[in-house]
Amino acid sequence: MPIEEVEETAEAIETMEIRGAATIAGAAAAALGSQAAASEATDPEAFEAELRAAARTLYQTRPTAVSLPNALRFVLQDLEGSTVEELRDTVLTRTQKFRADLEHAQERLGRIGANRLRDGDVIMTHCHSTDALATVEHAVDAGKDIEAIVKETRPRNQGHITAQRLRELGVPVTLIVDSAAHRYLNDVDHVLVGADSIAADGSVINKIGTSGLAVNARDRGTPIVVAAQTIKLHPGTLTGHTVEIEMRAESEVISKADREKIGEITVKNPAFDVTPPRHVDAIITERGQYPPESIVSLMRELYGDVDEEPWAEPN
Ligand code: RUB
Repeated sequence: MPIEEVEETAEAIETMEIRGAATIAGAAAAALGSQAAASEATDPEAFEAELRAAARTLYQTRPTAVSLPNALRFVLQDLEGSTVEELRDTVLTRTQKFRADLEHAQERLGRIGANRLRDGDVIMTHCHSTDALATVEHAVDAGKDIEAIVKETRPRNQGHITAQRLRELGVPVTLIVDSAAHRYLNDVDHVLVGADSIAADGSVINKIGTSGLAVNARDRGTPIVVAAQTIKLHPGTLTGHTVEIEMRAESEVISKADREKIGEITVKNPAFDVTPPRHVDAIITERGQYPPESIVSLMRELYGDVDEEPWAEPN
C-alpha cells in the first residue's frame, strides 16, 4: 500500500494544487523517495512491489505531461541492489539526482532561452510554465527590459500565476482574455510557451489554446518559441504511441446553475492540445535550441531504449 504522502501527492496533482509539468515531475519523484524511506518491507521483492504500487498511484493522476512517467522511470528503471537497504539507497540517490537535474536543467534552459530575448522585447504567454519563465528571468537578470502580454488561459486562469510571477521579476504585464490574442500579436516579438509533452515529430502538446495561438502567431508573423526541458520529450512517440489528451470536469467551464438555465447542452473540457511542428519556430531545451523537426535526434539519444512501464506488475 502506498504511504499517505504518496496518496496526498497524487491527490494534489489530480486536483491541480500541484500543477505544471516540471513541478509535477519533481513532486512525483519526491513522493517515491518518501515511499522508499518509509518502507518496512523485509525482502527486496516486497520493497520493489511497494515502489511500483506507489508509482502507479502517481502515474494515474494526469495523463498528458510525460514528465510524470519520465520521473517515475528515472527512479525505478533497472533498480540496482540485492537487499532492501541497497535498493532503498538507489531510490533515494536517484530521487535526489532527479530533483537536482530538474533544477539545473531549468537554469541552463533559462540561460539559453534568454539569448533569444532582446532588450525591449514584448512576449506573449499562455498558461503558466516555469520553463518559459526561466528564460524571462535570465533575460531580466542580464539587464534586458522585457514586457509581457499575458493570456488569462481559461478555464483555470493560470495566466494569473504567470502575471504575478512576472510582476515579481519587475516585468510590466498586460493581462488579456484569450480571445484578444490575435488583436495584440502585432505588438509582440515572441510568443513564449512551455510544453507538457513533445512528440517525436516535433509536435508540442501544451495547455489548450496553444495551437490556436500558434496559428494566430503564424498569421501575424510572430515567432513561437517553446521552452521545454528534455523531461518533456515523450519516448512513447518514438514507437508510434500518441499522447493522451486529458479531459477535465465540465464544472471548470460552467457552473451548475448556468448550465441548467441554458438547457440541454454538451460541455467539453480538453486540458491540452497539439501544435504541429510547422507552427513552432524553436524548442529550447537545456541541451540547446532545436528546430522542432530535429528534436527526434535528441529524443533517441536520451530515451532510445527505455523500459516503457517499470511500474507495471511483472507477468
Ligand atoms: C500546465 C501547462 C504548462 C506546462 C509546462 O498545464 O500547460 O505550460 O505544464 O509547465 P496545467 P512547466 O496547469 O494543466 O498543469 O514549464 O512549469 O513544466
